[in-house]
Amino acid sequence: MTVVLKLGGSVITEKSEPETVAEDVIDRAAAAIAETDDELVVVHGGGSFGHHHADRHGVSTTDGTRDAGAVTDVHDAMKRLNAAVVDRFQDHGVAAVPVHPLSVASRDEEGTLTLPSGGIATMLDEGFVPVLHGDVVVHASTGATILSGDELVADLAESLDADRVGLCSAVPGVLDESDEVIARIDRFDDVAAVLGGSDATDVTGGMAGKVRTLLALSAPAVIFGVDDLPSFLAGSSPGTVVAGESTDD
Ligand code: IP8
Repeated sequence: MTVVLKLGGSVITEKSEPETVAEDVIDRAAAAIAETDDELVVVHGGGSFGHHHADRHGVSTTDGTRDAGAVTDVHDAMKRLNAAVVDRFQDHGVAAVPVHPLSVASRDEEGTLTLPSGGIATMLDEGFVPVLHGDVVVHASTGATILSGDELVADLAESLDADRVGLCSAVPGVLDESDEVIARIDRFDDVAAVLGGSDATDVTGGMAGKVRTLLALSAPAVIFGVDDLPSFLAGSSPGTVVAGESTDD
């Protein structure tokens, strides 16, 4: 069983305080991950590390930069967060290894991502847990743009033919107007009215973008809160199941 898990940037950092790691949450995630026997790829978001720098330099998923200093500002911040995650995972006995998308990925002129996954597949075969992160990535005719963790999750889910996808979020699932968790989403139109934006600086979009991305996947996806991570890794589907028409579940 191959599982792609995203740890949201709002979950593993204090998103309103620049470059502050939520150490207790990363420890809890690491302890849960240490228990799983599945082949697991972890992707984490930018939280208070990547987004502030991206915002400061005016870089987004579509607005690029050719300023190498801006590229390294964003990338280095994400590497600092990635190192904090990998270190804590290793402390809990997880065979975590870092993978930095800037070094391997690119976008074409239309913005379509190419992420070679052969190395990641071999990491899984060899018992490692690759840990990727939202990043800045070279983009044909645009310089460099932001690559969200959600895009990485979607790409890896397809290229690795993942069996399950999980998004561990700051909320316990997709919430309706009464803040109740919506159990299942099959069509974007059913929830379009209730999906708002993110409440802190976030250059890659909020819950609406996540749901749209997950609906397009072949594998069933689940959005859940950090308390439900052990349950998700044990095979349950807590929170909101996002299962598009192409999902074979
Ligand atoms: O938090 C964005 O990743 P996300 C990464 O998954 C950067 O949207 C560099 C802002």
